[in-house]
Order: sequence, then structure tokens, then C-alpha cells
Amino acid sequence: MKMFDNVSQKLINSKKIVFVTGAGISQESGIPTFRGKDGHWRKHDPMKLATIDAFFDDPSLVWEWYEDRRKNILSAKPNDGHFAIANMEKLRDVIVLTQNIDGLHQRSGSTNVLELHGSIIRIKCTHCSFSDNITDNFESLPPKCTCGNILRPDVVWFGEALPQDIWKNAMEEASSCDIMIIAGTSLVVSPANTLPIYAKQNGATLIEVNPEKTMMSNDMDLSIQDTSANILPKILSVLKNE
Ligand code: BJW
Ligand code: ZN
Repeated sequence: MKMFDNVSQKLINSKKIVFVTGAGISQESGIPTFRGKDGHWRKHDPMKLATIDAFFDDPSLVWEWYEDRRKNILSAKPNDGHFAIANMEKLRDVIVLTQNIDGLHQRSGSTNVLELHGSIIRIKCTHCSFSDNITDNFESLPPKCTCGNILRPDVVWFGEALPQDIWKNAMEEASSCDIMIIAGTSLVVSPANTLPIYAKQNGATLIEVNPEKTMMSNDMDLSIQDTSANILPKILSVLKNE
């Protein structure tokens, strides 16, 4: 396929493909991004919703935002981009390093997914070590732990460290792939935006899929300005040598 000319042989010869994904990959499933034109951060101040201080200032407000998002996410379906990645597992070693908390990669069939920023279907206590999946609607917000303290969504907010075991694995996977495909992320949030650098240091080929240019587009071997649901199935076809 013409658009993959300079990387198609690398794709065909590859053994291990690592994806770095962000909100844009779920945009075609009806889930808003953060910084796009209908993005959350165009309507809300991130410092009032996505920090631990904001949460303790107004836990009900933050919980209402996450509950609205959780309902939207649970009614959404994976799109052709997610399914293309899942289908690549039949052909190559595939690892997905996602900043998304929506679980759509797993629901599309991907089995090697590292959730860098947590998951919207999990809760954890702000005080003790309790954590669990959310299985039902809450009677009132904010929900309380049996220890008496409030529960929070098990996601990573600004100023918080990523889960250390997951981050360590993510760096190792990024450092040992032949191909890294960066899809649907603005690459403005650290430390996730350093993963392409680890891959590049190992000599990997970097391919970006995003309708907009990002700060790292010029560092890519190929940067395709189109949506992930359009392009990832085409990359799957190249891998199948179709
Ligand atoms: C399409 C498409 C289609 C559209 N197809 N593409 C100054 C002050 C305070 C902190 C910092 C600072 N400077 C740096 C920091 C660090 C901070 C940071 O990076 N901030 C930047 C904003 C500057 N990072 C952190 O704080 C991180 N932690 C940390 O650094 O810890 C250090 C530490 C170490 C040890 C101890 C203690 C601390 C944590 C970051 C947590 C991010 N959390 C959020 C919200 C929680 C999860 C949730 O509720 O969902 O995570 S913020 C939000 O941004 C969310 C996302 O995962 C993340 C990344 O966004 P993403 O996915 O890239 O989305 P967008 O909207 O930005 O981009 C979408 C893209 O898709 C666009 O490019 C579109 O064009 C494209 N697109 N349609 C393909 N169909
Ligand atoms: Zn507790």
C-alpha cells in the first residue's frame, strides 16, 4: 500500500509491535477526547477534576463526572481501530500501552494491555488498601469504604505516579519492540509521552496515526494524518501481506 511505502518492509519483517494509545483511538466509539474540539478540557478545568486536591475539595463533583463517563463508556463499543490491533495478535507479538481508562482494548480482544492511567471500572480507598471493580450503581456519592473513608476512581491524576510495576513493564516493552505505533494521543502528558523515545533508542520504527500533527510528528518514521479506525485495519492488511 502506497502510504506505507517507507515502512511496509519493516512492518512485514517485524516480530514485536508495541502500541501507545490515547483518547483519540476511542473517539470513533463516541468517547470524547481531552484536548480535541469536543474534549473534556475544553469544558472543564483539569485542575478541578483530575487532581487529588480537587477530589478532596469536592468529591461528589469529581465522582459525578466519572459516573457520567463510566455510563457512556459502558454503552460504547470498540471500533475498527481497536479490533485491528486485537487481530494483529494472531500475526505478531503485540503489546498495548494505553493511557485510556475505558477498557475498550480488552473488550475488542487484546490480551496484552497495560493500563498506564488506571481503569474507570475500578475503585480504591483513599485511606486503606481496599480496591475492587465497580459492579453496580452507587447508592450515594461519594461512595464510602468499610473503613469509613471515601472511595475514589482507580485512575491516575495529575501529580500522581503511574502504577510502578506497570510503568516498569511499559518501559521494558517500549525498549524491546521493532515497531511502535502511536495512535490517538496528543503526546502532551508525561511520562507516557516518553515511551516513543525508549523505542527509538532501541532502533524501532515509529508510526503515528492521528488526524492532527503532534509535537513528535517530525520524529516519526511515518506520520499519517487520518483516524485510527481508517488506518489501523490497513496496517493489519500490510502485516497479512495482502
Ligand atoms: C484521534 C482521533 C481519531 C482525535 N483517531 N486520533 C506542570 C504542573 C503539574 C504537572 C506537570 C507539569 N508539567 C508536567 C507535569 C506532569 C504531568 C503532565 O504531563 N502534565 C502535562 C499536561 C503538562 N503528568 C503527570 O502529572 C503524571 N504523573 C507524573 O508525572 O507523576 C510524577 C510523579 C512521580 C513520582 C511521584 C509522584 C509523581 C500523571 C498524568 C495523569 C494524566 N491523567 C489524565 C486523567 C486521568 C484519567 C482519566 O480520567 O481518563 O489522563 S489527564 C488525560 O490526559 C488522561 C489521558 O490519559 C491523558 C493523555 O491524553 P490523550 O490520551 O493524549 O488525549 P488528548 O485529548 O490529549 O489527545 C487525543 C488525540 O487524539 C489528539 O491528538 C487528537 O488529534 C487525536 N484524535 N480523534 C486517531 N479518530
Ligand atoms: Zn478503606
